[in-house]
Amino acid sequence: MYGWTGCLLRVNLSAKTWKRESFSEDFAHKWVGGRGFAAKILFDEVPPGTDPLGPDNKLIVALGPIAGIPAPNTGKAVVAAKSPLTGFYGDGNLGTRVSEHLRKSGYDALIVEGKADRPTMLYIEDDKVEFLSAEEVWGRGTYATNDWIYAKYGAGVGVLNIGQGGENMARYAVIRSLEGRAGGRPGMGAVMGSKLLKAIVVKGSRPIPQADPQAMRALGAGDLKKVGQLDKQTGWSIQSTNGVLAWCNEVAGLPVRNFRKTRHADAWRIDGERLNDARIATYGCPNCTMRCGITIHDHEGRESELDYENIGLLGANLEIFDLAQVGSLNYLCDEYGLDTMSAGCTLSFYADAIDRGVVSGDFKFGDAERAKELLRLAAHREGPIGNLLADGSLRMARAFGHGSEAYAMQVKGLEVAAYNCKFIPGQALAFGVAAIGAHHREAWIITFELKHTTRESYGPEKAAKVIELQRIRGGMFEFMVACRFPWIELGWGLDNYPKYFNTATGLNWTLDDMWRTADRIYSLIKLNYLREFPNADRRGDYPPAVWFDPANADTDGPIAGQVLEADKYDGLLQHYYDQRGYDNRGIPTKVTLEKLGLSQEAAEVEKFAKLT
Ligand code: PTT
Ligand code: SF4
Repeated sequence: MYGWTGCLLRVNLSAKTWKRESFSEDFAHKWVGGRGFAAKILFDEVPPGTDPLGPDNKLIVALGPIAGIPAPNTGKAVVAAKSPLTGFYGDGNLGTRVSEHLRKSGYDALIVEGKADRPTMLYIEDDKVEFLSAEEVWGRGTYATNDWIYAKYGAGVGVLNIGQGGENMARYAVIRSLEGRAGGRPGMGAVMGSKLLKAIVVKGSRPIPQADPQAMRALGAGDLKKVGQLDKQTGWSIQSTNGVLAWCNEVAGLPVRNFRKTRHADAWRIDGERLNDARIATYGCPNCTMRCGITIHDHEGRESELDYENIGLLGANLEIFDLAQVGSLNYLCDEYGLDTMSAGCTLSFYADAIDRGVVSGDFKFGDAERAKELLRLAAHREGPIGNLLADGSLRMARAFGHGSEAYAMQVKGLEVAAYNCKFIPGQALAFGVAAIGAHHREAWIITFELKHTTRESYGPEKAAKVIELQRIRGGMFEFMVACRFPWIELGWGLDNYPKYFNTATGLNWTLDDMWRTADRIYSLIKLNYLREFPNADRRGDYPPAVWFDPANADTDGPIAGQVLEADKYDGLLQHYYDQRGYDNRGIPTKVTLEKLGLSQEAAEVEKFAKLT
């Protein structure tokens, strides 16, 4: 078998044991890697009802056949576990040197089980696995922890670590990896914290097995150069992801004031141009020429890396239009290891609930200083408010009551990304049916929708586009494991990816093989969801209720008076189910499961819930 190392590393923190396990060619071909490996391992090994923050949950770091190989943007890894935020499969994709080093140590995935008896750092180097004390940095943030690790091992090692948010099991704590990189939005950092695992450090030195290493080297190096040239022509790196902010504001798609408004006159103060003007450095993931991490000095003079999601949700959505202050909130999220997006939405929900008189409190939209203090409270679970904030917007809304769940901006417990869909039906669907809750990673249909269809359409073409994007974004890029930005931002052809895959593995896959694999993984994640929530129904695939509320319509601008219509949304959802071969609850039918080779998994699920 080429392209895969053929091995997983299984580590048990309770027993301080580890073993190298081989996997079969069938397993590799069926699940490929990354999200595919993670979804299958968690389905098989973490039974329904497992406490996500207990020792029986497992943390997976999974790579794919092109991860870590020099070729466009392959320095990424998937981190996954049962999510403490959503209660079912959760994952994230982050830039890290771990992808290269873990594969060079001879593993395509790491499975972490059990719970350490003291703060621990896992050190992996080729055939060596060590359980080292991390007591010295327990209680410290991710920057200090990273420095501590680099001082010991040098800056070239692969690192995954957590801050106070993860240690204290804030449900949206992320894992940090490199300067400016973070991932695992649905609480993968909290799962690490629950295991008293402060950091994972990896250093590998062996070649990654490939069918034709020479051809792969030539192809990868040549294409890295071509992608770099494309970047120069398109100017993507000038504003990077934040180029989208001005556009969202113009088309009434920006989240402002807990998504109550869609535009703001001061939005330009935090847009991509201002970010580029304030730039002090640029960072990137390994094997990337597109380097999209722009850093600025924050309000306190620290270096903070800002992407659109961070600015949209910690800036516009909190009505903080001062880039340096947004930088400070972002810095604190990075330091504490909290997801900027869920943190932003949870803070905006809290400000909204106070504003509507549902609870009393001293936090107002626009108050950056208080927002900083609230992030500290959340990361440390300090006091009743810190504790509530650490649980995310849905649990907070349930605690507040008075119908506030309607404006908790989340789907299945995961807070929505920075696109205000009060009148963007296709993107609202994309959030509703995203595999892990409201992540834009799965299907970012918004530009297609606003540029190529009518905004008000709820037609089947939008459901088809969501599926197409899910197969590419939530599928292929997540199981091959590479960054999707060359394709999205520079138009780097999708057909390049089967080329990389085939050169690495010696197989002869087409894009259709990729889509079939993607559909299999999506269906398995759905089965995981149903097994955890046997009474699940289509309401779980609805976006936040406030987007359907006429009282929430804009009073002026391009979408004045417009909101989503519930019966039409339901029709759009049905188009999606029909095209996917799902039943009326949004669960794959037995016929669909059989076609995708999931009969065995279906039988397993039927012990807990009914399939149709
Ligand atoms: C991703 C999510 C995103 S998506 C952003 S900004 W984005 C936020 N970044 C955070 C951050 O930073 N610090 C922090 N404490 N929390 C943060 N939470 C948010 O996390 C990310 C880039 C970006 S920048 C995007 S869109 C693309 N995402 C990819 C993806 O999901 N898959 C893939 N194959 N390629 C991708 N390429 C791009 O990667 P999550 P990263 Mg992150 C400071 O992981 O959980 O998926 O959440 O990964 O290495 O930081 O790169 O406008
Ligand atoms: Fe990382 Fe950005 Fe490069 Fe993607 S484009 S690999 S997120 S630096």
